[in-house]
Amino acid sequence: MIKYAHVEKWVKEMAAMCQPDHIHWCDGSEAEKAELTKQALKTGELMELNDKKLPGCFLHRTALNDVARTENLTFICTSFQGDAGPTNNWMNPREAYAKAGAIFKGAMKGRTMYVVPFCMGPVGSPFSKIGVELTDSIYVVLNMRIMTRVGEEPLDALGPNGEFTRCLHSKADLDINRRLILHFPEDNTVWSVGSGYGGNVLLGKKSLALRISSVMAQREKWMAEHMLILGVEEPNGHIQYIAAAFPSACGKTNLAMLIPPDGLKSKGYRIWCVGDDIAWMHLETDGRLWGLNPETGFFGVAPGTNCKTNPNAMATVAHDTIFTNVALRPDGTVWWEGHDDAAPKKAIDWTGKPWRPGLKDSNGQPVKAAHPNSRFTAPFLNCPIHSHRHKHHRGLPISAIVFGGRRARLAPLVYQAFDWNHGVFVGASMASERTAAQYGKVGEVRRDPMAMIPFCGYNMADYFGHWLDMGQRVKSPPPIFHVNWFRQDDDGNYLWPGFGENLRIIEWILARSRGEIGAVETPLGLVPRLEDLDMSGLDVPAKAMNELFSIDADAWLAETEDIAAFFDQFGTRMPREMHAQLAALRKRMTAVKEKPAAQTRAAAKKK
Ligand code: OXD
Ligand code: MN
Repeated sequence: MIKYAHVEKWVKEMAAMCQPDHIHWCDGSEAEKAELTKQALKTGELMELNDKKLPGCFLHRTALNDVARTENLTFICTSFQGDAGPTNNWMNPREAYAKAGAIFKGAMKGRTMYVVPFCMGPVGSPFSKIGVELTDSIYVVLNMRIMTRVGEEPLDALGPNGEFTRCLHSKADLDINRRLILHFPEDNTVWSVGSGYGGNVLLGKKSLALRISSVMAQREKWMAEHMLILGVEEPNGHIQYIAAAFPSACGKTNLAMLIPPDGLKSKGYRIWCVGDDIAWMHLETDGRLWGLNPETGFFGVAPGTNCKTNPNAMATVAHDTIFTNVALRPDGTVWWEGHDDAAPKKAIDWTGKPWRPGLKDSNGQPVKAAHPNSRFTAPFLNCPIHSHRHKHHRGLPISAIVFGGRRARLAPLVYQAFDWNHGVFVGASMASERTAAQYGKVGEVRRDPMAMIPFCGYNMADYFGHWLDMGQRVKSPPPIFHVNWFRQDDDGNYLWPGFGENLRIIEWILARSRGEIGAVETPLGLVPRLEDLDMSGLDVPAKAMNELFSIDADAWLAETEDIAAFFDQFGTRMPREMHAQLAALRKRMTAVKEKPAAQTRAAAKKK
């Protein structure tokens, strides 16, 4: 392993501050993995599971107050507050380094500092980014080995003057009052202290691949997005790829690993999972947008995952997986709420306490066996439908971009934006209703443009501007769509079955991207002619289908008020085009309201 001088100098500086007893440079070898695993079992960072039933799998429990990304303690540290924008927490870099530096000081005494060189994207690809994470957590090292390409190869690829993201992490004392997740896009640096939870500490993922990379992408004219990538192969071998952004709790991992429904099986589609969380997209010489998944693993939510919702995920986590905060069964296997198996008669819950079904806490509330945000970290190659093209250095051509949200009433099952700029507006006005699994009031709408609100490393007004600019640069931009799998009737029943059946909508999206079929123009965008949706083997009553595509102009006009309030916080920095798109939506909805016939006329006009 080549220890380049500029890397070594930085490691020494950080070690002088954190004062570890030892420094270990990770080479990424199997022998190293075995040794680290042995140590983690000794310290209790990992617990052994039943090696026959779950070969190569381990269990980790976090501290009780360290179970999710802490957005309130996550900061973008830029010289000017305006560069972070109103949707990010901001701290002056000098203050941020001083504040975190005081916590890092001596934090690794008695511990080893692991130097983890890693590469997001295939090593050697012109679109990959190299980082080095310094950490005092073996759990972090072992998770990074699953989620990224770790060790000698990325370090050697760096070269003597190579630019890399400087990632520093210490668990310190896991005190929530001394926890900070700091991003310094101007210095290509991330400092995370006081947490051991994945999203806060696996710094290649949300920190490098989204927050820091979004800034680089704006500068270098590419896109770092919170999107899955999915390939749909026809029997003739032609594969089309879609990139899709959804806020948390909208089934992103399930969609990324979709299994065709019985009714469409005869069409012989094969689905390929390219990624479930992050897409880096760039312009290619063919004038199209190409995307790659910079990760090599899945860091997915366990509860609710089962053989009905996501059989591929269940196969993925059957071996060589690290489980975090799930329940432990007496036979050394794991369980979570929404697992295929019935609740075990007894288990150890995620906090390490005995658990049995029906257990209540001191307030009479049911005690969960697994934490609602309990996770699995599993290798990408474990997924039975992983794309063999995942390693392509230039990524894969993207045929469609899909935005989605969870809206019980408002948004139709699917609609297509009129053009790229309208699509950017659709992404920028994305919103989702909170579920019980999220902090906040259930049902409350959270605006989450492009599902990037927690992950955009700069002012989102500039980010929307960057999206608009990319539309100018791409000769053949992919069409943009919006989906809502979660529409409900008045009794709160879901109108659409979701899961594998969503392929019927993706089929329509891809046919539209190929320009093969028409659509119905509405004030919101282009929706399918019902006869163009293949509903073989699926019985959704006509009434429900109509409701799934109904557009309530009053509700949409109310929504435009909410969007306007959201946009207004960006002041004059917001691109004028976004306000123009909002005004155009208002005008179209008002026209429909004043002259309901207009909707019918519009509906008659096939595009
Ligand atoms: C994630 C998230 O963990 O988006 O992927 O919160
Ligand atoms: Mn995510």
